[in-house]
Amino acid sequence: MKSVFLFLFSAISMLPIGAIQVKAQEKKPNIIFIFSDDHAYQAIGAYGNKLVNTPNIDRIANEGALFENFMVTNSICGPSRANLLTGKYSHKNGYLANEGKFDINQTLFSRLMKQGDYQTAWIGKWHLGSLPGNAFDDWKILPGQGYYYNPDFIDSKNDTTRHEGYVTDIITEFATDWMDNRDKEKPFFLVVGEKATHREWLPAIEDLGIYDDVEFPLPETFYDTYENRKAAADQDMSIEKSMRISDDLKVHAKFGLSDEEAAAKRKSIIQRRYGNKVLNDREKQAVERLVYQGMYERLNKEQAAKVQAYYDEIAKDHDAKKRSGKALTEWKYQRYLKDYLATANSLDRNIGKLLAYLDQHGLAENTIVIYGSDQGFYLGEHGWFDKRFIYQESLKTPFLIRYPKVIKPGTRFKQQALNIDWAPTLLEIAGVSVPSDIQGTSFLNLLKANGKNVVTREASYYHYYEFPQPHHVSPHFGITTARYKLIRFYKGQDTWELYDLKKDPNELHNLYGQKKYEKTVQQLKNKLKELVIEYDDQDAAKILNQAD
Ligand code: SGN
Ligand code: CA
Repeated sequence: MKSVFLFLFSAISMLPIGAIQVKAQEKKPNIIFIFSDDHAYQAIGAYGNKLVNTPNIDRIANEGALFENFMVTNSICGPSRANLLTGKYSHKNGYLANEGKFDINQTLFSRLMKQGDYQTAWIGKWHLGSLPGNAFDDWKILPGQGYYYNPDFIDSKNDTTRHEGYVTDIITEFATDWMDNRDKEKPFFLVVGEKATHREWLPAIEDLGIYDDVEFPLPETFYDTYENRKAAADQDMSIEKSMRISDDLKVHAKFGLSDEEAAAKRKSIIQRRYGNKVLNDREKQAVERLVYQGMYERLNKEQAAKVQAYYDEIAKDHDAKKRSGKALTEWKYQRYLKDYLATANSLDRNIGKLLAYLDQHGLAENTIVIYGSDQGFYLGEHGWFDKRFIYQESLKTPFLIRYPKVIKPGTRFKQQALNIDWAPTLLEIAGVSVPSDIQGTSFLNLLKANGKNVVTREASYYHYYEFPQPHHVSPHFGITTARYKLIRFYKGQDTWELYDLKKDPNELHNLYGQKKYEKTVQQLKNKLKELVIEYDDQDAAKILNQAD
């Protein structure tokens, strides 16, 4: 025995240094998943926008890969997060719309990552109704939608505290603190959940006005008249009609509270909640949180003065010009983009900080960096803001990944992938077996082949539910192939739509019902039925059976 040991020892000590490095490189990769809110791919340089400045997001694409056809399966916030965590469609994980509490006790891939020896954390926006509980080792989340300025955070001890500053900067600080204090013996999986670029698009002070000199071109479909597309006509998310000049564009909005206003609010909250009771410290803190609760009211005096000065100028100009009709709608569009993209700048700046952290700590080589959004967003296409529809801008979401040991810099994937594929992909990377009821498919093979000769799904299934509020988008399901999109709206409106994405990438011409396309429709319906059965979407199956 002794001699065997001796032999092994001398054999190992004779190995060249490279072989020992190979051993070290076999360490499982760390994973940072930066997950923003409502950030449209059209707003990113790497996706072709020449007017925006997103050097750090672009850096992930240049040093890694960009997906051109990464799609969500239900284009809103909570459901998309539930898709990510479960690797399942909404009808299977039970979280169909932004309401109620997501069932945290079901199988979540983050919990399985712990079996792969990963230390896990979620920091930032979560927005699933329930708290993360033991789904992550550590967490610190924004309650609900969270605030841009001086946000409250709930931590894994269930304590809620207000933190002074701008949300994106604070989330980065928490994320780097967590990495500083993590268990350095283990690989880590960290989700950085961003609030930007969600409505009401309130930028950080340093980003106010950064796009004021840019005149954004109107998207080709800005004046869409929605002919032969009833559901598209029926929404409540147009820049012209639904976007609020005061609350969204902050014209005549009031930021912060004067001492008198705060005192009056405090008095009425105490009266209402506690009567004449003497408050303990915890209750006092709860009252203070309520006093400064509004998105705009909670700015402290110093912040309020600067933000107010910026929007006062805009209000002055708006009042003086007295715009109406098209001029007003186009002005709203310009103001919307300027604020939206300014909040996106806080994302890019902070992604830069995270990448620098990895460089400075020698972590870049063995850490996978992923940047994605919970869904896409309309930046004036079809005259809209918001998301929800299966149409391209809200169906597709940005997805970039840097994985130095596997992906060649500058790779672009054309293949379709879905947000339910994240869970199995990350499990495979972590070396954990994928539960059989996960509905997504790992795309690790695609990453490893740098996209060459790998076929992923030929048609992607989608199902959206939330109705009627907010934004009044008819529930629908459908499929997208490389060439076509077939959609069935079934509540609110009861219609089919067909688009030829090659001839009509803007999805303006609904071809459903045209004789010439009967065969195509039949083939697509067959595929749709196949997927509805495969994913066991019984509500959709019922509707399809009625239609026949
Ligand atoms: C809020 C917004 C909506 C938005 C939903 C869902 N209105 O209700 O515009 O669609 O959130 O967004 S707001 O005036 O309160 O901002 S999601 O990203 O969380 O799904
Ligand atoms: Ca969202």
